[in-house]
Amino acid sequence: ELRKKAFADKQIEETVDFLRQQGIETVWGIQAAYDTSLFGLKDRCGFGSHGLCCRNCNLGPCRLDSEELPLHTRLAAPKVKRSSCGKTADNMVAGMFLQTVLRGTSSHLGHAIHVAKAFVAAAKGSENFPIKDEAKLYAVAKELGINTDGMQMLDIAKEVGQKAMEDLVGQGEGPMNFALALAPKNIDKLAKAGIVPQKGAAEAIVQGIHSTAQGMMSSTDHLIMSCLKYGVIDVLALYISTQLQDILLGVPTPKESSIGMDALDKDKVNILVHGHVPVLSEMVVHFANKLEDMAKEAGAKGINVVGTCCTGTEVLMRLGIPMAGSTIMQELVVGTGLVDAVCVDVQCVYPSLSSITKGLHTRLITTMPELRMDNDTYIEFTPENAHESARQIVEEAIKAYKDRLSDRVFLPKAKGHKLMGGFSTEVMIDVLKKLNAQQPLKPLVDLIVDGSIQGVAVLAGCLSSKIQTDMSFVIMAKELLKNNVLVLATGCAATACARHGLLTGEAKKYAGDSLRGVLETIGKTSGLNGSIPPILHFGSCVDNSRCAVLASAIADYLNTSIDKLPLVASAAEHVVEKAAAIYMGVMALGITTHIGVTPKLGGSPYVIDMLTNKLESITGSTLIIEIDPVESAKKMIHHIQKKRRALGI
Ligand code: BF8
Repeated sequence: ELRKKAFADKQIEETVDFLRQQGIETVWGIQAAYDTSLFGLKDRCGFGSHGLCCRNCNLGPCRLDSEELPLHTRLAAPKVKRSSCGKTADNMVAGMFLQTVLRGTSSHLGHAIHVAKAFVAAAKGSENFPIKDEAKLYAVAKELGINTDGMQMLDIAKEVGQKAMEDLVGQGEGPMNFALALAPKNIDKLAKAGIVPQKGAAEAIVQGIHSTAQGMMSSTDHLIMSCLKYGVIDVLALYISTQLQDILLGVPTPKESSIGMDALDKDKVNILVHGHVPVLSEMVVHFANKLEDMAKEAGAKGINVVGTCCTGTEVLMRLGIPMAGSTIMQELVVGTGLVDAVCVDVQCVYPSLSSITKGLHTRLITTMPELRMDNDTYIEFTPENAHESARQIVEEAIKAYKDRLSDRVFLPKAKGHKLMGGFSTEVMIDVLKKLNAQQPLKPLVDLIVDGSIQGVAVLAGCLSSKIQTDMSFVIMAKELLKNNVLVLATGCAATACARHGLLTGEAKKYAGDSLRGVLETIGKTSGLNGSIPPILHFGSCVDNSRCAVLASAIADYLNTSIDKLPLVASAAEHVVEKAAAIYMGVMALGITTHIGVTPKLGGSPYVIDMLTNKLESITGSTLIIEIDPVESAKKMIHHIQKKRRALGI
């Protein structure tokens, strides 16, 4: 039953079976255990699932009775509808949701700060971080209003770095510099709602966490508005990260690569880069190339770096490094026994890697102080010691290779998939310039106006073991494409589509006639041999900002705001707090967003009504909550059609 429910990917199915024989349960097995609890009653704790459990202070934990709870949960409910301190269900659901959003926003802020520190070092001329993309530096400086006439490259970088630092950790007043650069036309709207992100986002996070402490903010409306406010800060943190990463490492360009566990090579030292911050993973790739001879001396045929998670996506987009799997497959990839070192930076790293690596030769290398794990080898990565630590990581992997247990290795028989990644707004504009050098967005907008492209959908966010993993995105993508909706994908959503063969030119067969024609024309124009994939891989989760940049550019071209565009997003299988922060931010920018797997909001019909209905009068967008993928696609298409009608097209 577990298999039928969970696995649409053969590699996952085979490897879960193997690991179970080894006595290792993975995220799917644990999920199944939660699904069949006492007396066959399914589901996790009903209070928690509905957002009706609060353990913030020591009067609690408190759980509230509600008509929204399943009957078996209600039987165990205390007969009160308020917490000890007096929170109503609406207050509690909204407050718990704000905590989720805040953790998400602080994650992306943490990422941005790591990158900004490396950037500041680069601007000082650090040998560790030479600036690779001068054109992007000039473009970002221009957007930030920096007059670059007669300035040296590093001086421009210093100013850009300073503006980023002001936004992230500064104490200055006024809107964040990068907010004005990203969505100038939408600032008025955000200002009216009182949610323009101000410089010094780190201090805002402190205020936010403070507001969720016992005896602090309890107004349901204000709690939800705070979610929007921190969502916008989150999107700005993504945007800052992407812009600085592009300057440091280069804007990605389309390239072919692959995804699948067969990216691991039995004859080589395998290093798995895992996490989110690409300044580390790029450097690991660099030293892996340098230390090939050392690996050969250890008896291997060389060094093979593969990725998972968003940092895997980053090195795929820029260097073509293959991915061994999606984030949800991390236990499986490490459990093969073929990974000599798993090198993690921050976020989405399952604690179970500690126990899995304990029984293997695999080194679990942590690199940042905010993510330490049981049984880890800690090699701290800082802008100052970047070269030494990346070298040490690779050397550690080579040492580990010698200890590999050759009779405890496994690779599934099923093969992985080819994919094309590396799309971005810059790439799209470059291609469109070949069609109209003066107004590159015109050909794209014309295709939307004449209906060849009905609208644009962004598939984003995590994959879940609570449902049949991958399939929300795969089914939705096929429905959207059939209806001539151009699909962009990021993060784990993109990796799911890739593992089901949708990120190749051949997958154009899923597109409706008019969209297929567009894909073929763009393929030809961009000099590719055939069609571009029907789903454009726009990068990691922080690269969701690339989609926002594209939306903002189209809105600017049409002299309108983002919420008027036939544009929709989905985080159907959202798992991590960051996903909630992103979808609240994206909604605040005016993009209606769909989520599938039930969020912990069900205990408050009032909060759900705010998000799915009332918010429209403030942001021009709403949240769509729908678990069935076909229905979800229909609702997304319905939204696109509504926006088309409003535009008179
Ligand atoms: O930031 S989609 S599981 S990998 S949170 Fe994590 Fe979710 Fe994957 Fe990257 Ni995004």
